[in-house]
Order: sequence, then C-alpha cells, then structure tokens
Amino acid sequence: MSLAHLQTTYQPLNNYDNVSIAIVVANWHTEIIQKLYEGAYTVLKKFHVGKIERFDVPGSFELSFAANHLAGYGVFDAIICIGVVIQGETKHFDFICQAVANGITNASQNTDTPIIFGVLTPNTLEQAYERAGGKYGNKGEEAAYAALQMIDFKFYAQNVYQSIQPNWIDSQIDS
Ligand code: DLZ
Repeated sequence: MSLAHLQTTYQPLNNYDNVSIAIVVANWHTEIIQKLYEGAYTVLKKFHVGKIERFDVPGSFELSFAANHLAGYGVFDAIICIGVVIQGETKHFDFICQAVANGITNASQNTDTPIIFGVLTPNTLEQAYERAGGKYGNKGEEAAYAALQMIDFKFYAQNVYQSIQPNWIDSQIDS
C-alpha cells in the first residue's frame, strides 16, 4: 500500500469566518499600493474572512520584518505583503527585492505561516498600474487568492496528517 490514496485534492474551506489575515503595506508609490490593497481586501471580504487587519510600514524593505514579527504572535492564518519597487527608478532595486523575497521566504518557513509575496517589481510606473487593476489584472487580488489557497492547504494537511503516527507513515512508504 502507498500513501497515494491520501493525496487527494484539497477543497477550499467553506467558511472563513474564523480566519484572520494581516495585510502589510509598504508606503511607497501609495496610489498603486492602495489599488493593490483594495484588490486584496475585496477578495477577502468576498470570502467572508472574519478578521482582516492592515499594517503600514515605511517601505518594501521592512515588509519581511513586519510579517515575521506578526507571524510570531500566532494569531494570523496568513499574512499578505504588498509593495511596489520600480526597477528603473532606484539603484536600491536589487537590494530591496532580494531582501524582501528572502526575508518573506525565511519568515514564512520559520513561523509556519503562509506569507504571500504581493510585491510588484516592474520596470516602469506604467507597468505597475497595469498590474494594479489595469490590463494585467490586480496582483493584490491574486495575493489574496494565494493566501486563501495556502490556508486551505494547511487546513487540509493538518486534518489529514496530524493524527497519523510517523511510524505508520514509514510503514506505508516501505510497503
Ligand atoms: C529607499 C527606497 C527606494 C529608493 N525605493 C523604494 C521603492 O521603490 N519601493 C519601496 O517600497 N521602498 C523603497 N525604498 C524604501 C525602502 O524599502 C526602505 O523603506 C528604506 O530603505 C528604509 O529602510
């Protein structure tokens, strides 16, 4: 017998009333940021997420610290980080993007909390607008869907696997 029978597709939760999600927003390019934030907020509301809390930080560089810190309280089921860094505008681009991407990855893994990378890194302001409710959609909405999907994933995994004894799993893999 193998574990294959357990690897069914997990279903979305029917009810997000008890779910808490933080949205951390970097205060650069605030008009675009606001559109991304509203996109994320609207999707979470549509799915009746019980608690949505916004936190503002100075810039994208601070997103991962804030997300890591908030995750440490263990009260948020997911954290969405929203920022905009325009490549053509700043020599800081590589430093900031790399720092925030690595920081979010580390924070997410260290705290076992889904932390979503909702940071736009386009070449121009125009490209940023196109991704904040323009012709390429709204990346804030996509970030919210990613958060819900990761919450579904954790819920499913915990329900299916938490009660399974490790030695039972070993025996399934060996056989
Ligand atoms: C300094 C800076 C620059 C030049 N550009 C941006 C940007 O395009 N987007 C953004 O979110 N933040 C920027 N920042 C601010 C840094 O992220 C950070 O807040 C400061 O360096 C202070 O640590």
